[in-house]
Amino acid sequence: MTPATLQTSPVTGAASATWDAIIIGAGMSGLYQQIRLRELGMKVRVFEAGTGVGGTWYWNRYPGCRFDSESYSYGFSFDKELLQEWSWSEHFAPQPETERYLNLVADKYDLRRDIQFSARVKAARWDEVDRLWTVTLDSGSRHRSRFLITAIGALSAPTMPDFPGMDAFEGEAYHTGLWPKTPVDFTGKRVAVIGTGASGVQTIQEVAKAAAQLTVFQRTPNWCAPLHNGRIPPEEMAAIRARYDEIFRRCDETFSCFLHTPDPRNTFDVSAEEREAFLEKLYSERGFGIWVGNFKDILTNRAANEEISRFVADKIRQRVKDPKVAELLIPKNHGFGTRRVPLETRYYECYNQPNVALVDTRATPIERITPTGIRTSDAEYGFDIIVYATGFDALRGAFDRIDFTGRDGVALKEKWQGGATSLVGMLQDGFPNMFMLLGPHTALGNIPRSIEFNVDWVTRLLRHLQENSLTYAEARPDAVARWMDHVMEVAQGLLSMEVDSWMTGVNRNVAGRQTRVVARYTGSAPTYRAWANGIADRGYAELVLA
Ligand code: N01
Repeated sequence: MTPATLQTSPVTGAASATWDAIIIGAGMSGLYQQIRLRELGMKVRVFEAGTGVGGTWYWNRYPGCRFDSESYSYGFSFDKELLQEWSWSEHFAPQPETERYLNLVADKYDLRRDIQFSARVKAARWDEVDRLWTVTLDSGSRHRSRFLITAIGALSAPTMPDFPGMDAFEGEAYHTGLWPKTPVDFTGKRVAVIGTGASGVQTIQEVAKAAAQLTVFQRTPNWCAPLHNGRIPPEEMAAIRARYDEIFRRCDETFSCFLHTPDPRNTFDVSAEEREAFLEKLYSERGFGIWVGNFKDILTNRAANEEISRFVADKIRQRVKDPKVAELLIPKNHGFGTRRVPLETRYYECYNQPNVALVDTRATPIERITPTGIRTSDAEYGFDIIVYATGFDALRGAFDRIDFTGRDGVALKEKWQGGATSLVGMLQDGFPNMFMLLGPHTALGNIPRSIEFNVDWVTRLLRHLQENSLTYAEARPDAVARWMDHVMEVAQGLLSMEVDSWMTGVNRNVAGRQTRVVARYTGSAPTYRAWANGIADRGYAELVLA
């Protein structure tokens, strides 16, 4: 599809411009999709709510924010020149570095000229007569395109609790996922952090270094494990550069695109001594190995899961001096790895510091935010700063915040009332020419690897349309049903399905997200890719093309 071949027809109250494709979002997926669509000769417009590129790495500027994936497994793999030019300073790079990296990509490919910043998309409506999407921004301006690509992320819709009195707090208050660009100074301040997920854990470790007093409000402890970050000296970076092909090949082969992959043995295949030694080794190694490189049955076999949970609980007991605090930090309602494991750097040791206190909000719930701090059922605390590390309306939240209307005037929210559906997470019947780069039920894991695959898949489909003079693609309902059967099937037997978390679609701060659902694809990334590639290889028989 070139601009010249794009059919436009005048519409009443015509929109300001017509594009071959509109991309919503200038994070990693939006940027890479923009590059690929330009290669197809498409006229592309990107709308981005922020004032800069980077998505997750633009919005999440909280102190201590960094990768949990090894840096060199996270960057884009498509540009070999860039791989040779760029140096990661740490095994798990901090947010400012990743933001710089994504800005470099935007500069290198001159992407900003087609990105409209401070442009939040409010609605997108399929126009059946013209076969075009009309996208409406918050400002009221309207834009039309043949194709609509959502690059809006899986964890990008921050959610706040609704404690009474929040608006009346007289100090500073921040959500980790909407962090200001100007640095927040914690030195000598009384600080509250509410929430102990991956964002909360990273924030706590950092704030504990500067605050006069840090009080952590924990509702559910998570099983955290050491990150073992470290600097990458130039000679090691040179060695990594020489291994990039091998690194990305490995990511392609593993279950969730990390460098780690499950050990082929089951937990009880080995002697107790051998098991302990293996777990010790994992606990002393970098990254997610202890979660996704562990015995292959820890997330499906209850006894195996109890064994790894016992091991990590003992570590917490060894690291936290006050046994009562240690017990509060050990999860009791879910096993290790059944929720996302936050990786940490001296997180547990923070609780040995005299300036750090832990409040269990299950025992003493937060009753209200007062003008000067927080009141729980048994105490009143004074704070200068409150940090809400309260997470996101994950997976479908970013979709629900835009009014998507598809064929026959059906709203996406209505379509997803009984639960989100999709074909390989990227297409939805009733929503022609709309492609979701990180839609529900796409493979997640080490996300840039999934992004590159999904963008390439969408690009291949668009090239197919272009080469065959087609302008319309929509998933067939029976293909969606078959994919959803597969999604449901692979989730069977996973211990994580018995636990509330964003991974099972639960967010107590959002209406309609109180019960567990199969919210994400839990099969392996290679299986996911085989399924998606099969659709393309069979000539898109699962799609209506016209
Ligand atoms: O969000 P979360 P997150 N009262 O939903 C608590 C990715 N990520 O932003 O568990 C009291 O995990 C809530 O308590 P509970 C990563 O995939 C990656 O931390 O609901 N507490 C929980 O403790 C991650 O999993 C990286 O009982 C309240 C916390 O807030 C995902 O993003 C870094 C509350 C929310 O935790 C989300 O992580 C950061 C209330 N009313 C994030 N409401 C890296 O790669 C909520 N909570 C490193």
